[in-house]
Amino acid sequence: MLSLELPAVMGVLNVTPDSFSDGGQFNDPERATARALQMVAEGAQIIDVGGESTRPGAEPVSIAEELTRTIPVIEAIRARCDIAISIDTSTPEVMHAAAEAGASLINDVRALRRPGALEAAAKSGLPVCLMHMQGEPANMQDNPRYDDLLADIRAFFLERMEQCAGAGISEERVLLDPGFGFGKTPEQNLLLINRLAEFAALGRPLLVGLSRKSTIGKIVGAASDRLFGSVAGAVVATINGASILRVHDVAATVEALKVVTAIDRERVRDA
Ligand code: 8Y7
Repeated sequence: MLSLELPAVMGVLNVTPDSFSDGGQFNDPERATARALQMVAEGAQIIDVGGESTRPGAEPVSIAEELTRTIPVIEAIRARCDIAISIDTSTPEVMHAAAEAGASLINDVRALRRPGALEAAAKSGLPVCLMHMQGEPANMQDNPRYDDLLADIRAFFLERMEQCAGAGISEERVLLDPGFGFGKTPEQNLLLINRLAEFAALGRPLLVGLSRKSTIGKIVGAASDRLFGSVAGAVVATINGASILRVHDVAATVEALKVVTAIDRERVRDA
């Protein structure tokens, strides 16, 4: 179901009352589904459904609430089209229920570190995105510190991939994400974009989420909705090896990536 012939655009569908950039707009299943179908029409290849806000300082959500927010939406999208659906969760019960409801990918910002998550993901049979985060959303931006940013994240990926392998999740099921904004300064985020290819060397597809994040806002200024800046970030991330771009603005990103891909094809033909 999840084709990795990419770059693919993953459209963000937050079904939370408190999300950072589209808070509360899509927390009723009908509206959420309509938004998902709109993103599909705009060229999204994956819809990422999330019921827990990971905004710094966001309230934790109960398992029951997370299930109530996400599962009806996954079922409703699945009933209407066969788009790949990603479940953005760290909660084993939600991974299980989402897989039953027709999800195609588990996107875990905690990289299956919650108790039971490795087992739930393994049992689902789905691919998993392992994202790097230093700390927890409540404290991750307080004072991010690394001995060596690239080496620390790389070591984290290797450790999580080893845990996955031990739990029966083979390497072919793993995607990696450096976790922009998750325990990183703006300078560290920009450095990671520049050096993305070093993670591609681990041999797994890279997922990148820069869309509307504060690092973009810092550069373009508070008056901007961060659209053009986010598209620029997606373009550079793609050139540097990203396979999946997690974005809010699907149409704009798809258009930009079509141009990137067309230019790259000509480069290959010319070689
Ligand atoms: C990311 C993410 C968020 C990301 C992956 C936001 C759920 C914050 N960011 N998942 N989720 N990568 N894999 O601003 O960068 O969208 S939530």
